[in-house]
Amino acid sequence: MPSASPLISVMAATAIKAGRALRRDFGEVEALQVSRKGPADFVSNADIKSERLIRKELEKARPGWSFLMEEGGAIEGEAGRPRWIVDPLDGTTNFLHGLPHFAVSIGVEQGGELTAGVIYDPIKDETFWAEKGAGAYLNQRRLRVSARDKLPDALLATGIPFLGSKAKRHDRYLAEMRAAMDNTSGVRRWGAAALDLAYVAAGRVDAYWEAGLSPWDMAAGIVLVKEAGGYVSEIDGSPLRLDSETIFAANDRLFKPVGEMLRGA
Ligand code: LIP
Repeated sequence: MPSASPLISVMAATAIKAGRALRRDFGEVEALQVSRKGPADFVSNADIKSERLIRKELEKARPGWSFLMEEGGAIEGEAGRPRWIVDPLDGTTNFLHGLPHFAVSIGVEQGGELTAGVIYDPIKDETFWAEKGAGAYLNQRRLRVSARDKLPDALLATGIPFLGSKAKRHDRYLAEMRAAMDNTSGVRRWGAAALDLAYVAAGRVDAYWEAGLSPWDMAAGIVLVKEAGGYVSEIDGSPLRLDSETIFAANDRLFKPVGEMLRGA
C-alpha cells in the first residue's frame, strides 16, 4: 500500500482477516436461506465472532486503547489513549438475506477527532483506507471524490428508514426522497452505510444521506470522505458528531446544492 502507516497496516490486516472469515460464513448463509430455521442465529454468531477476532487483533497490536463496538459497546482503555470504533459486520441485513454487499469497518478516534479509517468489502476484496493528512485510498489507488457539479447529473446513495429505525422521521425522509427523485439522476440504497461513505470517497456516488446511524457505521467512512476531498455534516447543515441523528456526505461541488435540496424538501 502506498505510504500506509503501521497503524493503517494493522487496521487493514485485521479488517481483511475478519472479512475473510465473514466471507466463509456468507457461503453458509446462502445455503441456510432455504432451511426452515433460517440463518438468523448463524448470522448473529458470525457477527460476534468477527467482533471477537477484531478485538483480539487490535488489543494485541495496540494494548491499552479503548473500544466502541457494535456488539460489545464501550470498553475503557488507559486514559488518554486512542479509541477504536468498530463495526464487525456493516450491512447485517444484506448478509442475512444472502445479498453480497457488506463490510468490516474500523475507525480510530484520538483526542475527540477521527484520524484513521479502514473499510473492507470481502466480496469485492476492496480495502478502503484513509488517515488524517495522508489521503484516502482504495487498495493501492488514491481516491478523490467525483467532480460532478450539477444536480441533474448527481447520483445519490441513501438509507431508507425501516421497521426499527432509530430516527423517527419517515415523513421528512419521504419529502427528501421526493426532492431527490425530482432533481437528480437517481438514488441507490445498498444497505451498508460504511460502504456508502466509501463510495462517496471513491467518486462512485456524488452524495449520501441517512438518519439513525450509529457511530460504528460512520466513523471510518467520515475519515475517508474528508480525506478524499468531500464534506460531511448533519442533513440540517450543522457539524457532524458521532452521536448525530443524521449524516450527509457529498463531493465538494455538490455539498451545497444537494444539502439545500434536502433541507428545502
Ligand atoms: C446498517 C447500515 C445501514 C442502515 C442500517 C444499519 P448494520 O448497519 O449499514 O445503512 O440503513 O440502519 O445501521 O446494523 O448492518 O451494522
